[in-house]
Amino acid sequence: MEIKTLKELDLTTLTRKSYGNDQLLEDKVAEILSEIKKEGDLALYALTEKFDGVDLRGSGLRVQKEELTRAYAQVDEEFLEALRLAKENITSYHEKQKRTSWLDAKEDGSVLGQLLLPLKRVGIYVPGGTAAYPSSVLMNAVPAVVAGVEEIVMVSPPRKDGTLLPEVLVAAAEAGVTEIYKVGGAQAIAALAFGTEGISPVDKITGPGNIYVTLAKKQVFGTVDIDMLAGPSEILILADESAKPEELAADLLSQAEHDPLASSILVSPDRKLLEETVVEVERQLNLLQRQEIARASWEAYGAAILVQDLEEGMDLANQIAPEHFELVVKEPYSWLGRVRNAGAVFLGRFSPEPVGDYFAGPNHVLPTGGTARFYSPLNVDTFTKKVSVISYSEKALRRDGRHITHLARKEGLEAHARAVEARKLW
Ligand code: HSO
Ligand code: ZN
Repeated sequence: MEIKTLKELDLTTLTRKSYGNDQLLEDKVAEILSEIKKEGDLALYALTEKFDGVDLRGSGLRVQKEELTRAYAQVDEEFLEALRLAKENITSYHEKQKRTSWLDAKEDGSVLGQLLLPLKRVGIYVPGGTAAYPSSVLMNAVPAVVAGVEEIVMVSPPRKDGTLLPEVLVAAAEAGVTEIYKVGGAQAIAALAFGTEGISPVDKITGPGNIYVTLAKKQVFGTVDIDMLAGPSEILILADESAKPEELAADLLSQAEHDPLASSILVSPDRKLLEETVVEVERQLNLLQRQEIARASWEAYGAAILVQDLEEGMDLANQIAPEHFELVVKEPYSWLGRVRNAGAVFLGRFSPEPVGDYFAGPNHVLPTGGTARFYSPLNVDTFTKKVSVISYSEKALRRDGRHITHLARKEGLEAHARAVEARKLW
């Protein structure tokens, strides 16, 4: 890996701006969606057999009580302890995000306000394979529970033997998921959005998935709401000479091991630090179980970038808008106020990204691919909607009526004006 300066960089490749722009895939996904719409469960079973290699027609798609009991017997105590502590932290962090309805009484006797209401039924997607993360189950379900969502439906593709990972099932039960279905891919998103005989439709779908899942979410948006269009994971570290190469390398690889498309970028004004970290990454790569994935990611989307100073590094970080942004500098707090675009910021060397991935409390479902410019982490608001409240007094209507009728008639809407005048207040 070569150290690059800003001028030598190709940010478009580095930030994978073309992710998801593929008409062929779009068409395939559209076809799957229309199959589910037309044939419901029948198509769900057929596609599960085709893509996941398992026929669930006999046992059904829904996870039964006995499967949950079996899952609890299969997970170890230490996992359960860690999971429960993580859940507590995630819950108390998200409790702080809760907002309340408000009513504002005016002197003229009218009241204006806003109701905050939980969505009734939401779907959370949990990927399969090596990306079946119990931590993501918590990160999706807990904010929904805190928001007061009544029905939380989890979908996840079954393994070849027709089961889900026991740790994922236990995490779902612990988090407060109310229904679980063994179905994945675009077909699962379609089922959640349109409903089938066996799965009632939801109001919103959250959670990351592969490209098919992401494109399916994009296509059902409008029928239901979605959280965001998530791409592969990414980290950007801004470090100064106080940072330690072996720690930086470990942090970079913690993202790289997620996905061959993951991106890990180190930015520093210190050339020596960059060089030593690159050597360290190579050394540590060889020690990883998932080194094939991590190496592919590091080689294609990794970077060590030399900037003139931390200011220039900060500008670059804001331009890239990374999902995870580590500030491993002497005085991280003095830089916090300059952060404009990032999913989550990690300050100082004792806040390596996995602290946030698993445990601290903030959500790990974060905007990727530069979308931190306008998206927020998954949060309690994700599962909440607002309803406006208007209660005018007679006095207020008498005072304002004339302006309302004027505006209505300007828009050519006579009936609007008359609705106000019908109160005969003037
Ligand atoms: N870093 C991932 C989340 C995750 N890490 C789950 C471990 N498990 C995306 O934010
Ligand atoms: Zn992670």
